[in-house]
Amino acid sequence: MQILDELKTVFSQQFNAEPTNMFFSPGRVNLIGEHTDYNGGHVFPCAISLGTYAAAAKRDDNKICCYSLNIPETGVITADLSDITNTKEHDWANYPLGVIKIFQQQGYKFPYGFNMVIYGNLPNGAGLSSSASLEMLTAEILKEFYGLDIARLDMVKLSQKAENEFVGMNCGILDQFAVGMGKENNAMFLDCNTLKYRYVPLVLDGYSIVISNTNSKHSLVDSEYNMRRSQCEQALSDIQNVKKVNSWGELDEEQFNEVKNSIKDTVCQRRARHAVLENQRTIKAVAALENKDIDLFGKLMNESHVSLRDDYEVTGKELDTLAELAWQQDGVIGSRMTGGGFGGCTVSIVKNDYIDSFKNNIGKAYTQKIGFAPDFYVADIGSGTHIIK
Ligand code: GAF
Repeated sequence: MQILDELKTVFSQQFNAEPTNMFFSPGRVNLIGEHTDYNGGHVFPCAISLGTYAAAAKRDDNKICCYSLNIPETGVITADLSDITNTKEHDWANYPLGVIKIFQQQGYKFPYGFNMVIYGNLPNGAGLSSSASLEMLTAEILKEFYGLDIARLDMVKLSQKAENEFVGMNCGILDQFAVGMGKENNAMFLDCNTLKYRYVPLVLDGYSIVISNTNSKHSLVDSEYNMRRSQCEQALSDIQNVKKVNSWGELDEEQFNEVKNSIKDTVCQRRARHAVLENQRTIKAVAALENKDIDLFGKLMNESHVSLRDDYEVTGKELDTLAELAWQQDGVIGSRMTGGGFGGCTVSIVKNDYIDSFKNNIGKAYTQKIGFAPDFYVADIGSGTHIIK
């Protein structure tokens, strides 16, 4: 494979040695269940075949040395295992370093360091979880190089902890879970409250999952994200005097309507309504898929987008344009934003015979309205983070 050869060559150039192991960690696309993970609801993501590759080898000393083919201008970024801190100089390497630090805090001992060269083919900043991909990649390297006896779900939780505590992004578990636990041709139905999950085969006879990238980058995404999270927490604390619940995922629509007037702020009320209804939609959507009712699945996807647009307000002009254009196309079953929102991607289910017209029509209309072109990827549902044998 060309990427692996390239990684091996660059590894030798940078470190004067051959890599001993190659690793892969996917990105993810969430089919439905957005901003429900940290609200104790359900999500329904799958891992995709685009992701992050690494060539790596142990070192004799205490150093972690990281090089990225995507960002060669940062050169080799080096840190000492005895003193891992989040600094500006560590740039993108704060993601792998954060995972190492969090593992250390859990008591894992790393008596020597390693070199790694990475290459990612996920579009940058597109909301397909390039950060979680890199975090789980690092967790896999740690497991392999230090012979760690650690369950995959614990690797997922520690990678999320690294993102929360080392990077400072208050994300839920969706991304690291999808990346780490992915299975070829399956989506994962996860209850983020209990962490119970099951795989659901994606038998999309005659349909494909098409990811459309707005190609728009937004600043303030992390602060807006953290704000949504605290608005939901505020709303939850407002209702405690009328109903004791631990998360919005515990309520259905009727139960929400009974307590909603206790939420003082109307914005917080809308945020909570999204959290409750999106969770209910996700449960219904998975049942629809299992009953082979793809049209209902698509309808619920569309409703999810509207709720993220109107109640949660995390879409924006580019995502709305892509979704609304998709809804007008022949052969489209459903379309919605996926991931955190603001910029990033939509996910659509499209009849195979209509994929070309989907790309052409939406590509033209979006470019005319927004001023730059979107990109399209037909998603291949791949497996989770693994060592390449
Ligand atoms: C981002 C976060 F990282 C996830 O935890 C999740 O909340 C998602 O936004 C929204 O569903 O990807």
